[in-house]
Amino acid sequence: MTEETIFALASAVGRAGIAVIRVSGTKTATALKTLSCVLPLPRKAVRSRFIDPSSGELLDDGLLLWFPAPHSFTGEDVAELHVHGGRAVVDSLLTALSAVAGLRPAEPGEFTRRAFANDKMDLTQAEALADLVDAETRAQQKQALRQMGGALKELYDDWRLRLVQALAHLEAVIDFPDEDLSPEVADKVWGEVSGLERVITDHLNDQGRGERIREGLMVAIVGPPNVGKSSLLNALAQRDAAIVSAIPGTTRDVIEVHMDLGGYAVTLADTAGLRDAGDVIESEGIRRAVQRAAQADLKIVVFDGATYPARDVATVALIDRDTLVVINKADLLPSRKDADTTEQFISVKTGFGMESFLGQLQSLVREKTGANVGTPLTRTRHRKALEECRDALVRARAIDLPELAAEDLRLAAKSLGRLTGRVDVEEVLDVVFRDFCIGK
Ligand SMILES: Nc1nc2c(ncn2[C@@H]2O[C@H](COP(=O)(O)OP(=O)(O)OP(=O)(O)O)[C@@H](O)[C@H]2O)c(=O)[nH]1
Ligand SMILES: [Mg+2]
Repeated sequence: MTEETIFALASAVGRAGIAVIRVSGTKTATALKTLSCVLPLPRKAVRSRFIDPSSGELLDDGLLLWFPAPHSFTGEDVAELHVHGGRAVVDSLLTALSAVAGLRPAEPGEFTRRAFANDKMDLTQAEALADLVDAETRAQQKQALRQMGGALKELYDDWRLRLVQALAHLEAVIDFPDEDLSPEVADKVWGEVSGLERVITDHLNDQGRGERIREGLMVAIVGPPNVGKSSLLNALAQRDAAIVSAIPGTTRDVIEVHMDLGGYAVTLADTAGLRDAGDVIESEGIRRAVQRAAQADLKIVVFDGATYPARDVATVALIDRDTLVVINKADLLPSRKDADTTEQFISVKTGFGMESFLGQLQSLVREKTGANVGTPLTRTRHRKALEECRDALVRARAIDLPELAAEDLRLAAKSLGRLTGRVDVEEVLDVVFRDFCIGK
């Protein structure tokens, strides 16, 4: 257990009804006594006055909770001070706490880091906690909660255990060549290894579902100039994010809007209209538009209803499986549309077709993220470690010498261990906890 006792404001900075100050470490009880608090019964909220030790003045009258080790978030002695969320109240309490010997302000993520160090959670659960705090959509929230509950931890721990067992059996075969262990044991080992290789490969082949939920889906709006791309962005975002005008070539750069689309995080990008540009700025905008279309998870390609069914060839070239084709300005349609078309006819101006378009867009987003199916990995860190693991398993199976194969199995187990934080983790820890806010 670490010597230093840490404290921090755990709730958001700024004026609020209530603020929560958290203290963790061996000096927690001392700190409470310094503020003239009576140590409450464990895990019971009690009303408490907080007194400034230097002046004897009242700092606040609030609630106090006491979580003695090891039954606390960090596994250490922890106290929570629920005080009134005014700047002066919070500042004076933090100042009083920093004056207590052995106490210091917490670094970002330090409470969670201690929880990890004291085996209260593994690294995937710590990451999920950060994701839950950052979650802006329902899908992100659900995914973070599932991961925090140990969904990924259980999966990776199970694979690691199976791998370590296979390795132990292989080592037995190596160490006791004269015993009658092989070949049945060796067969069992390689059966297990190839089974693991298969499940890990399947887990990796998830089209990045978990990462998309966490980071948000990229959707690009592309099409010729003046068809109403910016108008559509504004309608979806429900604000005037992009300039709309009757002059073709109005949008010249990529304009991004982050939004919650039916519970999923989406980054919607409006782009410059595609045409043979008149000047260098516009051609740069068009280059960016095409680039953005190529990077996007989904494209909304917009054509002009006033000139329907004429279509611009450069735009048609961008249509693929992940494209929603939209004919805007349906209010200006010169001819009646064909019945069996996959195009969506809308009018941003009158609102015609907007509801069904939105429904189709939402179901495409849902399809892309495949939410609530299985337990997807959620970060590049997970992907890299699992790829290393799989590669080591593939190498091990291709090697004839059992001693060398065992070395690769050891590497594979190590990759899984790094994933949950059980081996050689220092540098991994710094990356994971760096992204936390203070007080977490
Ligand atoms: N009649 C009609 N006009 C529309 C509709 N949607 C947009 N407009 C008009 O079409 C013009 C162009 O709209 P924008 O949204 O700026 O078009 P854009 O595709 O972003 O154009 P660029 O940025 O130049 O590529 C504006 O005058 C809009 O008011 C619609 O559904 N019906
Ligand atoms: Mg525009």
